[in-house]
Amino acid sequence: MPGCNNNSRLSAEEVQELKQICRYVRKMIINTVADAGCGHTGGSLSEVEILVGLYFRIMNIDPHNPSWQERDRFVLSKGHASPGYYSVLANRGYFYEGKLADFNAIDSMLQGHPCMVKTPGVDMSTGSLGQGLSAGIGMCLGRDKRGLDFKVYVLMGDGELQEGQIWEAAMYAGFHKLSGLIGIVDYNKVQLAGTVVETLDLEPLADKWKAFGWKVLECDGHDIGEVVDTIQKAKRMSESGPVVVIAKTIKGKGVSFMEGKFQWHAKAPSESERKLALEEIDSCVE
Ligand SMILES: Cc1ncc(C[n+]2csc(CCOP(=O)(O)OP(=O)(O)O)c2C)c(N)n1
Repeated sequence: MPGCNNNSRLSAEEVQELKQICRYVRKMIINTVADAGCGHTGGSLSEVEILVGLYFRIMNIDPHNPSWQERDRFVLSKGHASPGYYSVLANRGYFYEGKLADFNAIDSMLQGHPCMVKTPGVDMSTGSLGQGLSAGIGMCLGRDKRGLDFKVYVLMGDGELQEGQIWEAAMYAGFHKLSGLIGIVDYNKVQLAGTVVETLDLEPLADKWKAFGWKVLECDGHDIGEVVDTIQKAKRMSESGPVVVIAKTIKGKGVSFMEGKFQWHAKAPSESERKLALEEIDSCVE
């Protein structure tokens, strides 16, 4: 089966190629929310490198056969960040990019929150925060009962970690040393109406996961090479129990007037803001 399950470190050319995809995905996010006049912009921009790393380099998938039984599974537990998710799925070939123009429309294939029966490539319907890790655990248990072999990746928001269900799930996976389960935290430090620190601080976050029986890795969530290396390492380590990657990110990453601002959590840009944002993303050549 064609996939992209590659364990080797990235070459300089591969890093450049992935950075270019990230820039393109960021522009797709801006256009999607601006066209729809709604959507979660900040948390979509912060997850870009994580999703691009997973879908273009790490996960064993086949976009032409999205229901292939042995594929790796992905759960966007922070389901509101669907514009980022859909942009990556379209880029990876799950569906035609033009479909993004229907984002959030009634009966559209691309609902405001991911729907597994409407969208090719979506493995779990999400949107009610706190549930994705439990769903990922269920996928691992079903996999083991059927004797299948795949990994399960669950992306959570930091504000989302304030949900109690996350920690019930973490306790279960840690206690049972569930293998092949990789959690990723998009640690952008900003939630719906303020910072995480002023709302309900999570620190010491790494120690909390460790106390629940998880191995913990940390990385710069916008350094695509580091993101890929760290998640690959987490994948290998997950053979003996669950692993979480705490990815340090910036909400609204790539657009200076959105970065770190809760006001851009669920706001779509106006036409002039769209133009500015696209120009800025285009001019960013690292
Ligand atoms: C159970 C539940 N409560 C409330 C919401 C509304 N809500 C949507 S996004 C959000 C904030 C999430 O913050 P965070 O996890 O930090 O997301 P990110 O910054 O990555 O976008 C909230 C409270 C929800 N979707 N589900």
